[in-house]
Amino acid sequence: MSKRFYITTAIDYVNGQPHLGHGYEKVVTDVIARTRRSLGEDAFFLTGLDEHGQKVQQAAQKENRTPQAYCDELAADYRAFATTLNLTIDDFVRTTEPRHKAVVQAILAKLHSAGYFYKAEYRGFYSPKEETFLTEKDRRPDGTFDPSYGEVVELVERNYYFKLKDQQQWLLDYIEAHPDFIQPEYRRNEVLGFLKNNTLEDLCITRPAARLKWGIPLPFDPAYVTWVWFDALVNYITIPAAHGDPVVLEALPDLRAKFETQNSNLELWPADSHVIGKDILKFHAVYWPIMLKAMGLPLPRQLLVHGWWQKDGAKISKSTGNVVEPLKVIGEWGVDAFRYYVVRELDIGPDGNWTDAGFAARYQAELANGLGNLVNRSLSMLKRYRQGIVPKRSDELAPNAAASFTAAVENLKASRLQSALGDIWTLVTRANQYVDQTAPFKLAKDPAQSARLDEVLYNLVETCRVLAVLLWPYIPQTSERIFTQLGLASKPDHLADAAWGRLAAGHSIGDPAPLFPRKDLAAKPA
Ligand code: ME8
Repeated sequence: MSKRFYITTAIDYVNGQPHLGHGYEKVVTDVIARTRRSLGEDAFFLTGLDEHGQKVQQAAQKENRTPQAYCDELAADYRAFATTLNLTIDDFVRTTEPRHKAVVQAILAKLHSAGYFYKAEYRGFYSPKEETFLTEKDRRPDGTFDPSYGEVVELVERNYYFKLKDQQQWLLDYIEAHPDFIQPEYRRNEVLGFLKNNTLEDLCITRPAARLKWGIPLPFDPAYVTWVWFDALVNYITIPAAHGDPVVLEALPDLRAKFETQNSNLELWPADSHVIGKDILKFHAVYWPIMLKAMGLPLPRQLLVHGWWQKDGAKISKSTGNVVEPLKVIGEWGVDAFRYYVVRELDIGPDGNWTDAGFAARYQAELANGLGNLVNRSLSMLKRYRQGIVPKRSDELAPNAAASFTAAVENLKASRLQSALGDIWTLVTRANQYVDQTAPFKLAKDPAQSARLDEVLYNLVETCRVLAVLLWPYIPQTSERIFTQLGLASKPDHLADAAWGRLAAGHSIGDPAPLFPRKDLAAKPA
């Protein structure tokens, strides 16, 4: 067996329903996972839920539920969300599962006996909302703390700390030596700047169980639970361990008896890509590598850091009601319209802005009038003028298809999803222009132009087939519908099939049907 392309999303806090940011991150990750599979690689896609910690305990309390009952109910919603988004996930991790607890405790035990932790008293400020200790450095010039920390309290408590003092230099050297480790470049520079200008403080990795019960107990001191971030980051290792990954089990041999199997050990670690939002970069670029090195495990190959969505130019916020509800949008416009819009609108890196009018405009112009119209009129004309029988091969648009394919694959391999979509759309636009230039409806009226009409029709339906293959990672349901309408029994899930000329003369297509029904432009997504 060989190593799989292993890609993960952040695991979402279970303190509310899935929102646009969650949906965006998962779609981006799914497009990359599907691309890898379509390129012929084995990929493994992990997502899941971050269920411990104060935020979740408080959210449960508010509803008078036990944290576990609260999490179980929401976990069902998040799993359903993954299905609705048409994600090709291979596992779904919940940090309250026994398999995850076992891995967290094995890691804590290993690092504890290796002398990475010490116990000390902390006196100072604490933000319960962010579960973070604050120092004088965190004060603003007027002496207050940023409102994002919520109410800040003074605290005296004993906890376990992870020594970070000796870890700073190697991490800095590693990031300098591996330019692809943190993408995009400006996020990498942010981390380098932080490491160059600050001395890492030792990391508090516990909370007293007397104050916070909802966490994983320390295996060597049950009076404490594990800090939620130490717990959460480990999820990326839990799943390889649970699938018998030899690299992980070698580093954590105590888990062998629990997870090693005779013949189904997957090779996953190191992860090829952790897809995360910009706000959790420090946890992934500083603490996670240090934890991994201490465990004796290689670092992930890449952190792919996306920006944040706003709505109508303002922060998305439940309390102000400025939200986008992905499930409502999908219910009204279809899952592929949602998948398409988020990737087309927002490149991986900068922040983005959702507007209902922008969504409706892209739907109408690009999906309904662009792709949908091309496929519908191409197939309808083949039905009408040639009884749906594919004429002999013609290569007029072959160079356009090849150019889009080459450019898109290069961008896809580098996870430049927005650019690759642009490359594919060049072909959509070219083919629509080709219909206007060749005017097949006029050719059809002149029997002397019959051979020319055959050529035009071949170029159009073959372009539709190529587009279905190229677009499958993004809008899989639509691609599969195009294949069905073309009368093809196979799936459009192999990028190699985007090579020109696979549609055979004499093949009989199925029935065309609109892919993206036109909507009244005044209609808005919910
Ligand atoms: O941070 N736009 O969970 P989370 C884009 N449990 N992305 C957004 C966003 C927005 N408006 N809001 C949130 C956590 N995200 C931790 C992660 S990983 C070991 C633990 C992104 O539910 C956010 O950046 O607050 C993060 O990547 C993901 O959604 C989950 O956020």
